[in-house]
Amino acid sequence: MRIKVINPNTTQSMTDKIGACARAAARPGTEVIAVSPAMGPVSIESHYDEALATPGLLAEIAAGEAAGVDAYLIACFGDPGLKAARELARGPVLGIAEAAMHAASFIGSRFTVVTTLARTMGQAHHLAEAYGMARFCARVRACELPVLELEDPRSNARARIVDECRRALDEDGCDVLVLGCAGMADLCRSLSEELGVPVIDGVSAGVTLLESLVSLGLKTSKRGELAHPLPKPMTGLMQPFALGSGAR
Ligand code: 5HY
Repeated sequence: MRIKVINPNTTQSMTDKIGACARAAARPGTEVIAVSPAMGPVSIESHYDEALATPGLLAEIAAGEAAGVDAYLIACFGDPGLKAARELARGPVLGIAEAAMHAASFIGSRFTVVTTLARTMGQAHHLAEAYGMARFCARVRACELPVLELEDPRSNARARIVDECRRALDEDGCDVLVLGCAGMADLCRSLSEELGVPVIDGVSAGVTLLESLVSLGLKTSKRGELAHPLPKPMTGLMQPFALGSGAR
């Protein structure tokens, strides 16, 4: 099976890291295609960034459909464009926040999300609510860490994440930790060993959950809300996003 992992920001080093983590989690025989869109923000840290990352993300889904990809992972903790991507795709589409939160609910009673900037905490709460995971979510915490500091080996990003994780374990009554950024995926295993509790990154959880869905022969339902978008003309910069009139 072919799984396309889309990092909606345009920082190639983070995409390479996400791709390596996804391949490490994938079964033998699963081909992981890790990409960044040709357009969009270098990092996603606001609703504005999410909105402007979404067209590029959807262009990658459309390209995947033309190439016969089996499933897609949106590798950004805000799960930007998830519903629109599901409308476009035949195969299953997951977001890393959705995947990580569900995985956490399978193996613990309460999880804390440790994310980057405080201003993104609202979106994490919103997603926990939307996914029915709010009752498992003890708290959402932020390290006040710009996303791209995760790409800077000189930054003390890991130490700041460890400190926030320790505060969560001391104060939140949680028994599982969820990493709130795709750029933290490479830290997951060593953090879990150091902290002695399950730590979940949505990239690994997402790939393995998608493999299960594809193996079950499950595809995105095209009845009702997630049916293929209706073809219509688009204007200006959006013209290339106009969908053909032919049924798929
Ligand atoms: C992410 N931003 O996973 C989110 C994390 C965040 O560029 N990749 C990003 O802060 O919401």
